[in-house]
Amino acid sequence: MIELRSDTFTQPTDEMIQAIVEAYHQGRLGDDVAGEDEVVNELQEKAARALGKEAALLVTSGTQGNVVSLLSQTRRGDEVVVERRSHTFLFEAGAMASLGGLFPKPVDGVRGYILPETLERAISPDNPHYARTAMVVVENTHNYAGGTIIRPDQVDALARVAHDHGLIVHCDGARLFNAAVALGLPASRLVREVDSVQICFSKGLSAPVGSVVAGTREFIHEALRTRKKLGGGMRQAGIIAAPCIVALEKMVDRLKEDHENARLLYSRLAEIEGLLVDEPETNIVFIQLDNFNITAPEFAARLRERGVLVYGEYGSRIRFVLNRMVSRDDVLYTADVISEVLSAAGRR
Ligand code: TLP
Repeated sequence: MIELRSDTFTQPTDEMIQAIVEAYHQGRLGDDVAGEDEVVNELQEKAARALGKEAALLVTSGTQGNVVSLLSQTRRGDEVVVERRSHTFLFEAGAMASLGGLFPKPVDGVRGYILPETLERAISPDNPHYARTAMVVVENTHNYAGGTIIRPDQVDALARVAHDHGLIVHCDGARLFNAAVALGLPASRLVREVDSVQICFSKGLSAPVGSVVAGTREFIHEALRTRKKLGGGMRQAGIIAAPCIVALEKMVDRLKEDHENARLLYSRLAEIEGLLVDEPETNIVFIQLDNFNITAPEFAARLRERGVLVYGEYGSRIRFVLNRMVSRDDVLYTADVISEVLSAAGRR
């Protein structure tokens, strides 16, 4: 099967599994709640350095990283400005509200980017009628806008407005390295002006589990307590951290291949008359089926019969996420299958 549902489906590499076994044999695993897992400590130091932050903390998932970051830097009843199609707003089971007592204030972005003037308008006046606007979240790359890149000058401009108004800036960098590689910049440059950042090792970077949050030592001190409250304090967590170190050191550069494959898929799909295809900036390609006589669930079912997996439950849009398990030949085959399925369905 050709797996295009998400880059979260990537399997670990042999080197990652080796790294777990070696960590165990070298006696480097320990109780991480006591701070004694050497592999976790190594990962946290390396991730903090890669992100240009004072400290980092291993968390179980991207969602936990975002929730830990939000809850550690706000008070109950605070308002958080989020892009309308962001993961923190749509896909975290309402955690910021249910667990943090936070009030999400969704605003429209442009290709996922919250314009500084949009943020400025969204900040509530310091008046007892309003919740205190405490934070803004930047998602980079922005998943639902199509893996779009928020450039460093854009992040900086947004952060400037946020900081001028006393807001904290959090970056949901689940796919931050995709943006960094595409721009040819170190990831640290993309988060220079943000207060906290969450990155995932379990997406295109292919680790089986794990994310980190990074920021100041003070933030990480608070994040440790929040992670504990969420049940995220883990014991011999080096078995999670070891593959994450391989992901950080060995898997970043190859994301370029996923980006090339995304462009190849785009160029083939753009040839299909009537099909609306978003031009990819990284590893995500979205199409819209509006002009064809087929629903998204039917489309996903037809593709599955031919060995191609996509999610079919997001309205008339279909997302293809290029990843290490998908080769150039798989992309060419997928484009042919899509062309045939759409031609059989016919135009609306
Ligand atoms: N996204 C998943 C789904 O939940 C949509 C995917 O397949 O893309 N931030 C962003 C921008 C994400 O895309 C995701 C995962 C997360 C955070 C959450 O990461 P996990 O799944 O590790 O909790």
